[in-house]
Amino acid sequence: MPNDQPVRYDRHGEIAVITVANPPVNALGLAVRQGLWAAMDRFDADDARIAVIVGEGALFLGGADIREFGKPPVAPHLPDVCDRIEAAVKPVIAAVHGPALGGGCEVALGAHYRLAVTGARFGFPEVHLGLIPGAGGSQRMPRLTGVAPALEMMCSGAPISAPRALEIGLIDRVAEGDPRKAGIAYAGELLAEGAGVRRTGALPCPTHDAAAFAEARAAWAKKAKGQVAPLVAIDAVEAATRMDLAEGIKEERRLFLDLMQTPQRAGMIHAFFNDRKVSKLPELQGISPRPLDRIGVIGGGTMGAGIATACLLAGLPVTLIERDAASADKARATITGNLDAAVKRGKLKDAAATLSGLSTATDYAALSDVDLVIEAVFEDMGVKKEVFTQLDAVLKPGAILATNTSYLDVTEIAAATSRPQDVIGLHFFSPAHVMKLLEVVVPETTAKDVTATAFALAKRLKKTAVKAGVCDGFIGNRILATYRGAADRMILGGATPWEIDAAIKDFGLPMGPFEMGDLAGLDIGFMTRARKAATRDPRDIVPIWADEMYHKGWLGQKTGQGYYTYEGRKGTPNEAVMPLIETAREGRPQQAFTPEMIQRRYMAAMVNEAAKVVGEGIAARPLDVDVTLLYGYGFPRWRGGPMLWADTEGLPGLLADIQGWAKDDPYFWQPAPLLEQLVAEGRTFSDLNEATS
Ligand code: T1G
Repeated sequence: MPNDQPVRYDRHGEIAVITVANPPVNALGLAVRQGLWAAMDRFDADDARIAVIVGEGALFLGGADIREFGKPPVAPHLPDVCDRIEAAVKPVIAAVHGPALGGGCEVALGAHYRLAVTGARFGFPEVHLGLIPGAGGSQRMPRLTGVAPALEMMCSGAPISAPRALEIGLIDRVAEGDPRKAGIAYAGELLAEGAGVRRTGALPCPTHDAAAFAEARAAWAKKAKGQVAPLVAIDAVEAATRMDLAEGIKEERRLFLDLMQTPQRAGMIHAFFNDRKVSKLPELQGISPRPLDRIGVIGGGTMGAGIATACLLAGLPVTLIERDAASADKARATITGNLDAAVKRGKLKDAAATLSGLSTATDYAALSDVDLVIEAVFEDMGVKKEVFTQLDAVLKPGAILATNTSYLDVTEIAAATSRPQDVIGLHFFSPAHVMKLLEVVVPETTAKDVTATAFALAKRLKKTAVKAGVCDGFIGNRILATYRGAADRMILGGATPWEIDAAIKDFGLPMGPFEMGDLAGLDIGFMTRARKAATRDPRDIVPIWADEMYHKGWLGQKTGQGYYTYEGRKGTPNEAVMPLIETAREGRPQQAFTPEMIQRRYMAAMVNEAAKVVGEGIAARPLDVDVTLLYGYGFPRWRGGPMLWADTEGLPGLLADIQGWAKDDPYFWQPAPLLEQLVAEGRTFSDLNEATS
């Protein structure tokens, strides 16, 4: 086959080698499926005695081509290609390196023998796309491994290593080195043994254990709350216990195609591609980041220690500055605790080795050779300017000065230095070594390669970076303030905190706004309101009951009483809050709120503010808001994000609701100009993503 084909066929003596070469991930798009089918026809027809299928590049096969989803499927379909491989009249080996995911794993299961080289991993990530394996995986895998490992892999979507695959019987051999060479060697052995075809599909149905399926359904309904695909995966595996392969594959296909039509599939694929688009900013194309070999952190409190931990976990040496030795020691202890917890979570092997990358100091001179410093001191503009003045004096030319502020004006901080072009905001979310979101806050004065370096740091830290403009709260906290405000207005209008929390959890967020307040501490909300009091619009409302709660010392979980009373972490509605709420409601019209009404208002407020954030250029595209809410605020991934939710609901209806509510509260429900524009033009937020990508 000519070299530019996505599937090549060549011979190594009696062995046919079938190579899939479809960069970047050897996705099983139409041309690859056609190529595999043709290669199997050729293999059956020629005098090769055995075939080896390998992937070219960094991996075996990355699965079905996700870009084809939502379009009419074109034959040969992947399940038919896997059947075609299995039906070969001579033995076929899959020689796997790197990921064999989804359809990639299914092609390997269609082969008669499976070899993996060290470092290979096998997985069924379809549930992360709102789907299930759709090319025989749910039928063939349990025939090899039994039901339990198949349920775990298909419901969790988590990959397994080559040794684990060998242990459960998914593969036959683990080898070292080049997959083509290892595959050819294995083929030689099999020929010498006179091994013939060995069709997985011909194996007996796996044993049906009703208790195991009931247990899996209960467990995954909880672990994957709100998600449909994991439970459907269980149905598909259960079909394998009572149907022959052909029937089972038909049933799997039926379940798969049903899921293909669901909003959850659309939401999770939207999220999948956004994860990759969010760091692709036109203005950064071709801009190289600056060196990132040594990091400085100023302040060893919760955030500073968390940021230092994140850098150490990424293998970046850190110099942490505190005001005195005792504080530096305390920071070291916090970081040590973070690393020990990472070991307990199985995220780290050797805490001591990782900790050896940390040095602490009390003198800024220790930062003279760092490439990037992240300031994480008290949220006060004066204190921050003092820190940046000192940094400006000691850092080498070209070093980057970053602030972790969560709302202060980064442009103003930059202007306090002689090098505003080297100043940027890196807003981490607590705990900084766990939360994936990083808001990269970019003043107009910041150099492009500084922004590029911030995104490079995020990648090093395995975080998802989103570019934000400078405003109070940037993207996430600004939108949060608004949908929290919608919740407060519903309290004043007759809803209880507990009704709102329940409705928002039913929508799919892990917590409602009042549970979240209790967790974070109600003093934070009080201080934010106090900070904004001087500039508050007189038409705005103040949740005076919340101020009362603060003055009573009801701060939430940390004091055992807030909107809930706590025995340990379990919360019970705190009815003592109601008299405070009733006082605040005096003179206001009251109504009953259904969960749907609560969800609609809460989400409309979120989307309306998000449209303002995009319209003002604080977020570059609607997708940046979706990614922010997914990674920083617990928005359910299976909904894709608030902007996709709005498109799915329909922008005209949302705008009409907002305009209706604006009649009673014109200040809060001021429609976003961008929302009005899109409705007038008949466009959606997704259209805007396309236009700006
Ligand atoms: N289809 C189409 N494009 C894909 C793709 C896929 N399966 N996987 C990755 N890409 C694109 C990605 O968008 C990016 O594009 C580029 O490739 C590099 O990706 C029937 C139905 C394989 C571990 O879910 O996990 O099989 O941004 O940056 O870090 O049962 O990609 O450059 O334009 O992620 O080296 C199941 C998803 C599909 C695997 C490689 N498979 N992909 O990671 O590269 S459903 C998956 C990954 C299925 C069957 C079912 C990773 C990777 P761009 P990347 P990477």
